[in-house]
Amino acid sequence: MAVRFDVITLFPELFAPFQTVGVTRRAFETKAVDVRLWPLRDFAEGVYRRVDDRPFGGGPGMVMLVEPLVRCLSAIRSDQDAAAAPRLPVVLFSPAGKPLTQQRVQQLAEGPGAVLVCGRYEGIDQRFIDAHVDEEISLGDYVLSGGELPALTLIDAVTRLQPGVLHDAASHEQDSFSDGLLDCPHYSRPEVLDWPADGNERGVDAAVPPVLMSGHHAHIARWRREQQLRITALRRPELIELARARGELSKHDEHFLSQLTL
Ligand code: 4G1
Repeated sequence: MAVRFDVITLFPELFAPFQTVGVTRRAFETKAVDVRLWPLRDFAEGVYRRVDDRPFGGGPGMVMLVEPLVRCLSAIRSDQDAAAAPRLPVVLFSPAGKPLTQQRVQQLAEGPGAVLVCGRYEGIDQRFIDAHVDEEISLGDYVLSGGELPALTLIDAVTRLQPGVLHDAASHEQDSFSDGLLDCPHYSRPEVLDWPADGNERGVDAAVPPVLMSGHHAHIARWRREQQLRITALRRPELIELARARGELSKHDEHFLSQLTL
């Protein structure tokens, strides 16, 4: 079953190029992921096709009008009904939403899809949120000019989980966060690297960690696991706590971590 995203946006042109590049392209070509763009301005009325107005109560900036959003969502519901598609949940990208997690991405990848609402200006009229939005999702605590990049981020994360998109099913398992830890470092050719005379200001070691050249698969797997634990403990210690709480740290993991903090 294909995942369908209906995207409500004032800037549909931001979405087009994304569907033509990278490993996710095949998923769009084969309609494993079906992205339908709904340009909000098409649902605005009057000579000026207004989609925004000043906030009641005063203050800076503009608010997205509720009526074009409602008309657009009605058109989407009609289109979904005509396609005998299930009633997709309405997701609003908003700084007030719950942080996006790989767990939520996986759920969406296994489900029928969603209507994605991209805000602009200072935000959208609260009455649309109260009446129609099922879930608010945030990409993080910073100021953006709109919800389009969060929507593209979600679509990318869901698309690469569709069957056949990644060349190698094992790629999923190696991902950062498929086991809740950060990724180990990666190396490739050349094995021996001659830095240009002026090209290594930090004095970085040119050698590949020898264990990766050893051919000992068990040693390599253990080294990679230890590197994951090391970098996660250093940069995202809260992820170590969560993995521990899920019972995902072995005796060897715990021993390695206890040595790290010494
Ligand atoms: C107050 C960030 C406002 C922003 C506090 C992450 C940010 C959508 C996101 C804002 C947005 C903070 C997101 C802010 C987002 C309406 C249109 C809201 C743009 C808008 C921390 C502007 N993840 N931001 N307000 O950025 O939509 O999804």
